Amino acid sequence: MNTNYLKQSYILSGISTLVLSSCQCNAPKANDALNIVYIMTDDHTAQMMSCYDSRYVETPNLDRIANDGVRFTNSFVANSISGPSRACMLTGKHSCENKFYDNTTCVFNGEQQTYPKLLQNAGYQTAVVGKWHLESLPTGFDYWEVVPGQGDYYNPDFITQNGTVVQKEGYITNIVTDMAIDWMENDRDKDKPFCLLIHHKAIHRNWMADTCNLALYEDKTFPLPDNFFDNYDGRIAAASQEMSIAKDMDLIYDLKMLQPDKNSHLTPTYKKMIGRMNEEQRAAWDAFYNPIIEDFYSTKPSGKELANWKYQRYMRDYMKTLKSLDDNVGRVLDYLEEKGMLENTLVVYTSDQGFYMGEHGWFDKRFMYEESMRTPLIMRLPKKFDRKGDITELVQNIDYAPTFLELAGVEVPSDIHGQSMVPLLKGEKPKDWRKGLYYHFYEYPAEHMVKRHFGIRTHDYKLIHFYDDVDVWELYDLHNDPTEMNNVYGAPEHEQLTDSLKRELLKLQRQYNDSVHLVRTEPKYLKEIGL
Ligand code: SGN
Ligand code: CA
Repeated sequence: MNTNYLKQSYILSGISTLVLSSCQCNAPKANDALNIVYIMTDDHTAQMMSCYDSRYVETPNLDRIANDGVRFTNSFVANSISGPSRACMLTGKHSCENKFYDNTTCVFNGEQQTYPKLLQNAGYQTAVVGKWHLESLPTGFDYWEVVPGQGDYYNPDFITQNGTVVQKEGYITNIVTDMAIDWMENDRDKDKPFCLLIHHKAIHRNWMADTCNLALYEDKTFPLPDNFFDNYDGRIAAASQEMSIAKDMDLIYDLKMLQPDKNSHLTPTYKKMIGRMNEEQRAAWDAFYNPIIEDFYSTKPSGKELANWKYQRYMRDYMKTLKSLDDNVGRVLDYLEEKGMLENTLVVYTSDQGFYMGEHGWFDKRFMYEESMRTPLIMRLPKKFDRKGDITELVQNIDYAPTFLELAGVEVPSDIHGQSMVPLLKGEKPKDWRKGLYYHFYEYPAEHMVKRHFGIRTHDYKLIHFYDDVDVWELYDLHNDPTEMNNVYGAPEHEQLTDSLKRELLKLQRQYNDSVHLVRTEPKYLKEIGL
């Protein structure tokens, strides 16, 4: 047993602090210590969780977590895209510091400090299963088995710890959950506390549901979001993206309308995906989609009618894929309950970022606008944490690492950017809690063509700077304009507000050492801080 953690002050169920001697016989038994089960999905947005938004879909198992625990109503990411978001979570640091800026050019430096490593050094058993997406292999885990890249929904491959790649039969959300439960039940050292990361591939594009859920939600029709036909007035970067449901969503790859004489650049990828299915899976797939394909090509909707048709299919496929996720989260909760582990386990549910469900006419993420900068965050708290209901403070995915470390009684290194959320979980209202969040997105030029930008979000306002091949600012009044349709940057009545937001932004850039991107277009701010 690693005895490092015996030297740490150990928080028993997060409230009473027990200082342990370095004698091994005083080591906390796994039963007393706090476990962490961290469930992270991909592209699951708060609009599609009934504990956040009741308009679209029921997610009873996710709601169990929120109802029994806490729901963060102002939870955000630092960089709304998979790899970077994961790197922020693991390190507790912004992209400028962990150096994983984008999905396309970066390889995560696994030598750097991460919270699983710190937990492991303190005697925790650590494990990760599912999507990893950091290019280098996981470090700091006693057990890991991850999918290459984005992974596959059907009969997926897994990279194993001994370096081999194995294909597993079945649907990925079930398989990842099986692996997680199997590790908790059979493989871990039950004398140690553990931290298990269950990283789902679902509900990533192209939203391929399990065959048993294909028939669901077909009777549902959804109203288009009010800004579905947004004309992006006053928002140059929003106008030049390539993530529009009407224009960019692929009929074959995204919406499964495969026909022998129809082709798109993504048809080969889609054929590869369905080519992985076994006979039974493929038969169920075809039995479901073939009549829809037939109807679609005989009806041939076009213009706004086609956009609406695509939106309805997108919503339904997303929901069917989500169904497996909700069921499988239920399996994990049931397992923990059956084993009497809920009392000493923190269960966290989040996503690597939010997603657009037709708002502004979009799918995908990347932008600092609300739907994608937000990410769901709900937690079921261990015994003695009586906090229930909503937590409204501004939190960000860089806060997870310090939170888990503090809960485990491990000292939080001072170079971590995030703030421990433990005081919030105890029901405190810290006066010095942050008033503004920093955001920075770098992946451009790239798929979906969202320009590079950084900015600050406070409770009431958002200031964004798009840079690189453009140089534009946007300002939103989030109370009066929650869907961010009206860029008020430059309006004389907002001059003072803009000035103070720029100062705050500059402070954050200095605090996080994102010095290359200081608001250097305006020397007056730099002069004030002596630069
Ligand atoms: C893939 C998708 C994109 C998506 C990125 C990043 N294209 O490249 O639509 O934005 O992943 O997503 S696909 O044709 O391969 O489906 S992320 O969540 O992993 O960052
Ligand atoms: Ca994602």
